[in-house]
Amino acid sequence: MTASIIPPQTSGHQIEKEWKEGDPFDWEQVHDRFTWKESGRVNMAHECIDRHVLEGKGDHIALHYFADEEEVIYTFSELQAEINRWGNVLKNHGVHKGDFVFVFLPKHPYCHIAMFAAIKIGAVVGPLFEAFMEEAVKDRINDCEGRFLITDDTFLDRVKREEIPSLEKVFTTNEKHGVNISITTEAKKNSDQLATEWVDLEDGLNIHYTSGSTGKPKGIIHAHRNMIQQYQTGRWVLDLHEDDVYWCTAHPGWVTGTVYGVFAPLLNGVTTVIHGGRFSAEAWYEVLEKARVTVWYSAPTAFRMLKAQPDHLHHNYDLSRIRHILSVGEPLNPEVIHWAYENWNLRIHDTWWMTETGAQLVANLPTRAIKPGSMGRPIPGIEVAVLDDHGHPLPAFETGHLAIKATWPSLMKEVWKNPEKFASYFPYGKEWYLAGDLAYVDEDGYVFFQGRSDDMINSSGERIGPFEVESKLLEHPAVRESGVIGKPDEIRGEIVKAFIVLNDGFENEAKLLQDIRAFVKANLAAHAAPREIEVISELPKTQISGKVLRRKLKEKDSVCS
Ligand code: 6R9
Repeated sequence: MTASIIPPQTSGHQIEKEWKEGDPFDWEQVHDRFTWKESGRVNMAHECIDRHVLEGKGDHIALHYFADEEEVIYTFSELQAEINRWGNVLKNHGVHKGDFVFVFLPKHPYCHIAMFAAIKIGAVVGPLFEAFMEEAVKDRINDCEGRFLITDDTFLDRVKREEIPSLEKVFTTNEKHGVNISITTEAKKNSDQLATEWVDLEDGLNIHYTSGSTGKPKGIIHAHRNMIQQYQTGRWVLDLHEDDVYWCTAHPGWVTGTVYGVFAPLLNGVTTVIHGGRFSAEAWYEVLEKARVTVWYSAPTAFRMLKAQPDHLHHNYDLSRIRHILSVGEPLNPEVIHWAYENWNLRIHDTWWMTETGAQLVANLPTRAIKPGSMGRPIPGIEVAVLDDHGHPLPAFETGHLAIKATWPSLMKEVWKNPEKFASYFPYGKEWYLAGDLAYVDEDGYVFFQGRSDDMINSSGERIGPFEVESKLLEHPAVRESGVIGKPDEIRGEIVKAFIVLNDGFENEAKLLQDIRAFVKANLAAHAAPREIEVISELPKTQISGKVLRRKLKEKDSVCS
């Protein structure tokens, strides 16, 4: 825990005018915003694209794409026309309402266009992460017997067609000759008019596979009703105003890239920046400057990498347009928040949610004080509790299972062909959804993440959350990154073991490791100080979202010792 609190910085936030702390809030209030309230006709593509054109905002910039030397802009009208052409191609090739259409494309406007073309004709879109290798692609498409795939020529060697028997048609965005359908070529021959397939709020919209820490990936299916919460969190948590330029750094293959990189900003009619290519501190700062980004959503792993750059690299760029920064995916270390506050003069607003929850549930709103180390408080319309192992609520400051009062608009519709898995999120009955995360809540209702249930360390009867130790380690000047696990120990049950990556200029020496251990002991707690510290060159992370893979650290540890 940390005593320092960062007060709200600026004013003029959307939520400030529309809701006061303590006011009642019902998601029903948001329904008025959508045309289906009267018409009964709904489709996410209509709300994200067509309605803005109908409302006279067709010339507003929808997408602004940057990659190396290339820069491409689509207005809402241009985007609509292209989506319609692509949608016609899909229809001509037999895609119908309810079919799965997988999209395996790099970060590029084509990825947005492919997703909306499928959605507009009522299909369920399955975005695949751009760096997936053939196994990952195959497992996902096979699991729901997908018949359609839109991809890029350069990705085709990772699509093993002979091992995906259900796959009937492969559309590519740049193929000139070959067995596949060139969707870009065919689109040019098709009309830019396309009737929307109206669906029900409960109809399937998208599928994302979550790998979890064990087992086969599970297909999480979301419905069109998600738009209620995705629009509202875009407005109140991301604080999107119509003239904002917004950049979410995630690829749509991760749920963050779909919900907050594609749907939420466009539901709010805001210009979305897309950056092709991989992370590099220079390239990212350049995008922020050149695109004049005002609202920026990224992940702790990226913020930590920016913090680790030598010589205050950010001084070389004009970041003055940015007014709101958010983070998701992993615990946001207090050290990173303080660094950003000192160096960028901006708060980083942590947000918490999951693939299964479909939108943010706990967040640091722009109007609330931030307690670094906490991911914030439940957003309006959401109630959380911390439960013990029998499903009973625990008092403040006691760590237990983080639970959400069911239900909320963007909760998953189903786990594909796995009702038992769906039921497993509700072990104590329908009232509480269990996240599988451990947390405690303080006297003001701020939620402090402690770890995944399966990552918790038990050393001599003390429960230790790996995140607190990792954050403390990061405060030491020598430590760039850290991952902490429980290592089996005959006497103590488990001991705390830390893997660290050193900052440039520090040597892996016994004296330094002792010093780091003493630092945690003096500043956190004796029982939390790692008994073992191992220096490694890189932490294992999830491919899609960059979460530290503690499971891999455990495996590594049992192999080495
Ligand atoms: C959106 C997303 C979900 C899991 C979740 C938790 C971790 C997400 C976090 C966070 C600490 C935060 N997580 N946000 N942990 N602080 N702000 O990440 O979805 O990929 O399904 O992961 O990620 O453990 O349960 P997903």
